[in-house]
Amino acid sequence: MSRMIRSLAVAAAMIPLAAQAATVDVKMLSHAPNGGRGFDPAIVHIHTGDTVHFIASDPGHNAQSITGMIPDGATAFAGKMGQDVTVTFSKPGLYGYKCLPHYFLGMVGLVVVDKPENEEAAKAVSQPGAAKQRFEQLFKQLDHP
Ligand SMILES: [Cu+2]
Repeated sequence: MSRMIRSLAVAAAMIPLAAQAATVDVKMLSHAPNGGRGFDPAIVHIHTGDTVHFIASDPGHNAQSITGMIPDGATAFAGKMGQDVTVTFSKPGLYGYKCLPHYFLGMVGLVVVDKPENEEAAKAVSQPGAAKQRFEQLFKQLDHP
């Protein structure tokens, strides 16, 4: 009997650890560390089930996924302009995202959920304006951290 109680206690103690998911903050900035408008940090590594909280630190930005730059079957996301948005990533892979009004100025970022399995497909997406060069930088950082 006491052994059974002890087993239950051990099982109960393990539940919070197993269920624990992390939340990572990403700021939307008008003067990001890369120079201009950007996300900080621009690359985040998380695990399946974790959440990214995109924070509207500066006004006039949003965060939304880019078509073709999310894993097959993953849900696209789009935050409202000037507002925080919270996204939980339930499918592993690489997610490229943008600020809609500043996409062509290179305001883009990457979320890596476990492993960037769809990296080659994401790299093949054609990018407007300065987003092309910015993504080249980010993929370089991702491949050679
Ligand atoms: Cu923006």
